[in-house]
Amino acid sequence: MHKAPVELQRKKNKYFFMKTDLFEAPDYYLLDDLLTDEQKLIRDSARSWVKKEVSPIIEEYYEKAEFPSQIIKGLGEIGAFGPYIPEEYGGAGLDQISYGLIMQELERGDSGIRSTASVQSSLVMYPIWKYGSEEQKRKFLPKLATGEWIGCFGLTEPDHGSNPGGMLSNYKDEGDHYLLNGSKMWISNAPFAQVAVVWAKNEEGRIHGLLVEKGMEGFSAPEMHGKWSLRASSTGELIFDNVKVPKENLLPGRSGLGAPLSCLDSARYGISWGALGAAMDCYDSALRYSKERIQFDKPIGAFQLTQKKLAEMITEITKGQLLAWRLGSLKNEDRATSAQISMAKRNNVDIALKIAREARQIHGAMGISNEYPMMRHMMNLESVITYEGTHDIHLLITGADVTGEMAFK
Ligand code: TGC
Ligand code: FAD
Repeated sequence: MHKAPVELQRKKNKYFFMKTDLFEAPDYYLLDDLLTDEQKLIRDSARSWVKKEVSPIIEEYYEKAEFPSQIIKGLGEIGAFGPYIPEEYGGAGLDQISYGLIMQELERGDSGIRSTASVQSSLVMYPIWKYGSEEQKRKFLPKLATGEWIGCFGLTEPDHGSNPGGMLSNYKDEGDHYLLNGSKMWISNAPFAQVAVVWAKNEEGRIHGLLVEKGMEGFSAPEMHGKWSLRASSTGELIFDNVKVPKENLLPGRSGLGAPLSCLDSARYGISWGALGAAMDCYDSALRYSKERIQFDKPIGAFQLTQKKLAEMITEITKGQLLAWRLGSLKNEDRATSAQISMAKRNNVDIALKIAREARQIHGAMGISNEYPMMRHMMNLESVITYEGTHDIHLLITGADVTGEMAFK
């Protein structure tokens, strides 16, 4: 009989499964040879940290629909907050491939954990570093790098998701401050963030970024409930009711829709690696199960249809790894285009979702249990394929890039 890698624990009259994390990363094309010793060291320490700090608790927090806030300090310590932000501002000063590898390992644990790190790094620290004043960088970045402060990124509104340029959030110049009104929805980390990077229009209709801090009068961030996806991540609204934002909290370096979209480039790049982590976890579990589970007197991995599934999975993972690595190399040389990033995000999330579904099938009924990670990854990836630009929006970005014809509107 197949023995699941779990110990049953009795806790507050409920049973939770303590998983033994047996993950071994697939590397079919020997891609480790393309990594530097430093990149491998960073990847391996993130992997060990996830095995120790995330895997044993993630199912419990997923079930409770709660972000495990006790891991924030550790995320800061492994350099997951602002990996590529210069050390003088508290970041780890790493290259883009190292950033990608950290996202891969975190999402191997859970997409919600990677979400928290990619929002903090690419959607909060990145705009402050790129477009902030020196005072803003010194005030916010070191605290965000350690996790003492958590940030969130408010672009999406109830009526403006794929079309953020239509946003209604706005601010007026009131002499010694700005007066901000409007709302944002589906904002990762919002309920417990100390600072929100908020995109809103000025009186001329031009989009700017404002740093809205917890405690400012008229600002609230209620949690959104009822998610069947990304349950170990906290998602909320941002409500601005005549919030007085000090003038020094405007990001001075860039305005227009291109400013938030450039942050998305960085986060989408991280997701292209992250999704591979989820895919690798599902594949690893399916491969192990297929060797252990006996039906008709044979391991199910000996049947041709199981092998077809596994062969397709490892092929897609390998192609995705090559895409992410090449994109990381282009990013290190500052040559990656937004459209190239978009393609990698779309492709790698899409294959990860398909792999999660196929891996679940290989586990039969066990595949729907929280003893195995596939259902959790699969449900998470339904968010990942939607946020940071839906799959179809990314198809249209590639379509526009190759034809020169914009089909969005
Ligand atoms: P469009 O006219 O194409 O462009 C407006 C201006 O932006 C420039 N631009 C970019 N700049 C930098 N990076 C990019 N990727 C850029 N894409 C466009 C463009 O050149 C133009 O500049 P300028 O100077 O000429 O004004 O804009 P559009 O209104 O037609 O929209 C284009 C579209 C649909 C591709 C874009 O709006 C889009 O990407 N929509 C998807 C929205 C989205 O991704 N939202 C994500 C919200 S944040 C999130 O989901 C976080 S989840 C995090 C987590 O938990 O992990
Ligand atoms: P819509 O834009 O209403 O799209 C609905 C459908 O219509 C989609 O299938 C879409 O592809 C399609 N569609 C739309 N326009 C077109 C078109 N022109 N052509 C063809 N098809 C089209 N946002 C933030 O700002 N910050 C965050 O931190 C954040 N975190 C999130 C966390 C979670 C868990 C989730 C689920 C979302 C989060 N988002 C966040 C919001 C996310 O970015 C949006 O959900 C996403 O951009 C899509 O917007 P929408 O949900 O309004 O869908």
